[in-house]
Amino acid sequence: RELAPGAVHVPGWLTLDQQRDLVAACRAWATGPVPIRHTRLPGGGVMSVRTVCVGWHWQPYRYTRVAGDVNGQRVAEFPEWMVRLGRRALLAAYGDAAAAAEYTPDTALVNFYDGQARLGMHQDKDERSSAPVVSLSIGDTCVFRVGNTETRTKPYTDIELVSGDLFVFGGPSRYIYHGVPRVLGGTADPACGLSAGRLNITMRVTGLTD
Ligand code: MD5
Ligand code: FE
Repeated sequence: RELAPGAVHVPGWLTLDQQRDLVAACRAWATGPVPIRHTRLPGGGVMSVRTVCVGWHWQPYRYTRVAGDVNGQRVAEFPEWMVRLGRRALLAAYGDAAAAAEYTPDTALVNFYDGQARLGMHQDKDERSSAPVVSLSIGDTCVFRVGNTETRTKPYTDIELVSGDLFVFGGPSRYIYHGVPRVLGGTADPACGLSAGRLNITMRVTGLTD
């Protein structure tokens, strides 16, 4: 389960009921004050993934409370139930009750992938905290590429992330390069709440205050 120091994969962590509840919450956010959108990159590109943010709004390459690149509205509050879910995720991955109790994520990025969407190799370093990132996958299986902290190229390991899987990135793996080269269309169990595509929720600690 530990792919690299601090990078822990927990297959099948979410029940189908939990997956359906999360999909419902994400649908509400996707049509909430700041609707889900393809993020525009400063260089003029547009991400193929669609993203909706909770707690803080991410746009390359910073976090704000309002979505200046979408509609100027304030993003939805980060719910307390999601803090608790993040703590349980950390406990499941690391088994460290003290660390889990102190983990207080304040933002979530919800990524939706249709059959064509990809996510290029990148590091997540817009947060001012090095606290772990919790990743939950729902819907179609994807190929997830876990790289190294030095380069966006080899060596890397490709694994499959399946609906219900938990992945936690902390410690030396917090700033590892990673990406999603492929989504395997039509692999989701409709009972997860998504009939097509893949949803990924990442919980993070921004380290920011208002
Ligand atoms: C995804 N999302 O499947 C992935 C899963 C993102 C993103 O990469 O930035 O939205 S989360 C994988 C991840 C996140 C943060 C840190 C690390 C991996 N890591 O240190 O390897 O949509
Ligand atoms: Fe990332």
